Amino acid sequence: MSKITRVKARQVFDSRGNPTIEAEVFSKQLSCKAICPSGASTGTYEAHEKRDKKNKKYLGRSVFTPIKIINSTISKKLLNKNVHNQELIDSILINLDGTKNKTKIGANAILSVSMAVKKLSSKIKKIPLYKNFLVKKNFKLPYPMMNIINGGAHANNKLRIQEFMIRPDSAKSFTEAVRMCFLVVQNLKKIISKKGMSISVGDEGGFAPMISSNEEALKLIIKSIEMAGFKNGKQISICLDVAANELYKKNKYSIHSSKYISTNKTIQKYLKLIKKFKIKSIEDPFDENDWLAWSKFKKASKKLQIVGDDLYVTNLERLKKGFLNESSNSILIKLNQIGTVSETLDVIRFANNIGYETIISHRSGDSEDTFIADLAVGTNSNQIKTGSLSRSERVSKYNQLLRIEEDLLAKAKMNTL
Ligand code: 2PG
Ligand code: MG
Repeated sequence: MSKITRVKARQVFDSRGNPTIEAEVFSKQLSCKAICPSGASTGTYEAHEKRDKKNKKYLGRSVFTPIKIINSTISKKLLNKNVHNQELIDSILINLDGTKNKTKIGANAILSVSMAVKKLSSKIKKIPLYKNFLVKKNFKLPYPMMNIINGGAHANNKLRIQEFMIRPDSAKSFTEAVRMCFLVVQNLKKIISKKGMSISVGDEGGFAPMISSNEEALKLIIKSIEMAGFKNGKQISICLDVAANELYKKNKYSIHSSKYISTNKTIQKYLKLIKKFKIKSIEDPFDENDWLAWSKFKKASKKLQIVGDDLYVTNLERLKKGFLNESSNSILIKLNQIGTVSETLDVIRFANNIGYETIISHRSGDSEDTFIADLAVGTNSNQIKTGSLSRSERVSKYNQLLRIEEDLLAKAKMNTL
């Protein structure tokens, strides 16, 4: 009953319309599918995403090579393996690849299988997916960090910062958290529209108006928070993902304007921005290799949540280095940065031990797969980043969290921030 009988993969498409892998894992009577997401502002140290670079039929983006590996080698290797033994299965996949960055088979092939195995294990056990991770009782719902204005690599406007997010800190339930964000998004839409700007959205569902100044975006958000009846910094907080890798050249940064300035000046500008707009969280404020800038910033900013994404790439070794360097106090968790469910859980465990917040995240190229919603609850991660309340690949994760909250009934509690 719990033995794997077959693994099959197919090419499907992600939210940017690019090819990606869907893997399906079978036991004798049941099967489960999982779809691999894909990033745009990727870190250099992420696990490898394998594509058919030479196949011009899909502009070099198709995934038939890794699919072939799943349907032949992986399917054979996993035959008769116990679907509940996730660690063993993941280690077979890791060894089969044998490279540090999963360049041989591709992290997209490995991860789609790894996630489908986890789902099948839950289905066979007849438990919801969120009950099949680290936490066994006292499940808590995460606070959404909802990306409501898109810039950087996720939009074709001139905004330098990639993600302008809101977090409903005072929400007492997930339902309430989503309602608060809904009100802000709707008001923001009205404000942008009244200004005669486009209300079209970027890759993660946030609005992508043709503005270029970070401060202008922040002012629009504050106005929409107030129009929704909330106070910025009280009921709702503003959080940013700078994705600074994209704004770094020769030890200088162009985060606050198109001019490149030194790290020290950049830090001073950050501190002003944080104070002026009561910003509570900043992700990737500096380049992935600029360890010194991270530790300087950490010392200079008090109480701020500093999130490492491209810096850590959900990689245990890099997280350890960051911990010793005192780079941040939180880590963004993306399954496809590392490539297996087990390695992701190892990183979360370590982050818990060193007192770092864990924030489960989507990718800018995502799909209808809602695995990360369950992962957030099943690891008691206190935040989730999964785009705006728009575009089905983003909303699907919020909807799944609403279902989980309903499933937990009176036991459902929000996590602590
Ligand atoms: C990020 C992510 C998700 P991408 O930088 O945090 O928002 O973007 O998937 O493009 O790396
Ligand atoms: Mg990021």
